[in-house]
Amino acid sequence: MSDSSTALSRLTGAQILVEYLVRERVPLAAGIPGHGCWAITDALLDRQDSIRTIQVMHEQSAVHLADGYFRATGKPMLAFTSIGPGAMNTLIGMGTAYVDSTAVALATGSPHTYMRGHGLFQELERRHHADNPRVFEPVVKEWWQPSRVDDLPFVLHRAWNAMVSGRPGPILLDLPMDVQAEAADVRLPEPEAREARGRVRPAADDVERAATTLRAARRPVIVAGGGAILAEAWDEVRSLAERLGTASTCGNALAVSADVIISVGNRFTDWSASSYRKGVTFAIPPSRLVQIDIDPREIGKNYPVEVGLVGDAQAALRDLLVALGPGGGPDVYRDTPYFAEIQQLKATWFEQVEVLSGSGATPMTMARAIREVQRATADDAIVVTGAGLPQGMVKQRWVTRRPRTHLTSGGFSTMGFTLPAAIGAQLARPEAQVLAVCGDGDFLQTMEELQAAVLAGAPVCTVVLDNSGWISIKGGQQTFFGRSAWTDFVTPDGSIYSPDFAAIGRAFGIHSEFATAPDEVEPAVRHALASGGPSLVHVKVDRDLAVAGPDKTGWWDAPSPPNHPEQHERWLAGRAEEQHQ
Ligand SMILES: Cc1ncc(C[n+]2csc(CCOP(=O)(O)OP(=O)(O)O)c2C)c(N)n1
Ligand SMILES: [Mg+2]
Repeated sequence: MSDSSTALSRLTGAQILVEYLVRERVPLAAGIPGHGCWAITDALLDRQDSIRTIQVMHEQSAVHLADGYFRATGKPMLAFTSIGPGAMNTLIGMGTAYVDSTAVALATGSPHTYMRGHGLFQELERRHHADNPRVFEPVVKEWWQPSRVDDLPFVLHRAWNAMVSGRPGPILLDLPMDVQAEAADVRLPEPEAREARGRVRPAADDVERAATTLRAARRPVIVAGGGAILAEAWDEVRSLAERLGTASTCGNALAVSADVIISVGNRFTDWSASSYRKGVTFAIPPSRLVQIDIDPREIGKNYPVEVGLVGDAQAALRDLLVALGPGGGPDVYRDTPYFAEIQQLKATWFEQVEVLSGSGATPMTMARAIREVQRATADDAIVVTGAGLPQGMVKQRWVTRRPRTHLTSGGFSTMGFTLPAAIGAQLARPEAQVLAVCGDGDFLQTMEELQAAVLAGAPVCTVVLDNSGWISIKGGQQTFFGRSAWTDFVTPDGSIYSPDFAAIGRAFGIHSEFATAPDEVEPAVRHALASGGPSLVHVKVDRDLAVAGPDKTGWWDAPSPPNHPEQHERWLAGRAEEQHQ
């Protein structure tokens, strides 16, 4: 099929955008109207049959919402803003999406082409006219600022293709107000004729070499990252694990002693690789690395590879499984000492986890609170986190049973992500339970989106884990500086402060609960979910650093200054063992 099969139609720029979204089967748009995007919101009004428009209360949330929608479905939606501050408000959302390679289409208003540079209301123009997109450059895969209406069909299919193909990422369409409003005779692009379809497969000889390496492995470990989810390669990851008898949720002990590491769409950040300190999470070399990534720039970036496979994770794993041929499986690996060792390490880990997760103390540990929240939810519930202790705690303790049910701003670790992203996930999966599990600090950054949830009728359950502070940061300060600074919430008279979060929920008109004892959490979450609408559960958790956070399992290179000699020496010692240089 080609575009020429579609009829010539007279459309405004905004209508071209909206009709193109309809062709791409985009069901949702989220944003805040302003004069910079009046033509877009007006055009959306005419296509309510195909696209539902969601009102958010802050533009950052429009992008987080679209990001949450993408993470839950693998499909992009539109975020839109006015010109100037509305557009700029999305930067953190775009940064979050870019770092985690999620696809979000953002349309922002831009000065009329014939007014550019004159100091138009809300224009940035002192260095370059209509300069907003340059601020976005480091956080978008591509940006476009078309100057003519009849340019738009071309711009749209180019931008769309960039957004969804290869390693996905957010795109920016900065649309001049006259371009939005003027009409032209255009042919709308036919998505099928313009999109890059199919999956990129690695070179056959590389696959053979990887298979040879894997066949010889005695202690293989799979490290699966976001690329495995993006490529929907969960079945293939499982098949490879079964074929090889690998450990996947293995922890540091296994990764560090692996003879072969198979990385699937994982970029070895400092966070996941213990800042590359040899022998903490990884030791590559001597472990040999087979690295699969769709983005060739990631191959060998942080560790040298034995074999690099450039390709889609699902396609690469399928090829690898074919190359490995039959064999393996439980009959073979169950009798190995390696399998016994994995079982032993897992049992030890679960015992360790039980200390905080099973604690009956009040105030309750965050670990116990997380366990109780999960007890109130179904197997396919979606949990969303943004930053801080709740993010780490859910990563460590929430039992994730299905792909795309644990959504977190892993790379940017963005406070304020949780609630709006959860609304996006809820809109993506209306029938699922969606839990926005946030710290008090995270919630306070975007709590206005309780209103978005109400307006959209999205029955997200927000769980606020209240420890009256930015306690993850306080813990880091203690570790790396030996004292804390401005991380507790304290009033001038020295008392610890928290607002009444349940009352905030009630003020937005939603079902709200309050829990202080561990056994109050599960019923509170059940009642909240049963309310059928948006809800909030305020949970008081222990702020004592000894029990506040996840169990520490790795090493993190956070520079400590010499005026804290003990911490400084520890930092230098750890740094000396880092493998990345
Ligand atoms: C937007 C943003 N600002 C600052 C940070 C740095 N930061 C990471 S976690 C955190 C505190 C999180 O507090 P809260 O949500 O209350 O969770 P807690 O760690 O207290 O449980 C801060 C300030 C961040 N990740 N994102
Ligand atoms: Mg907190």
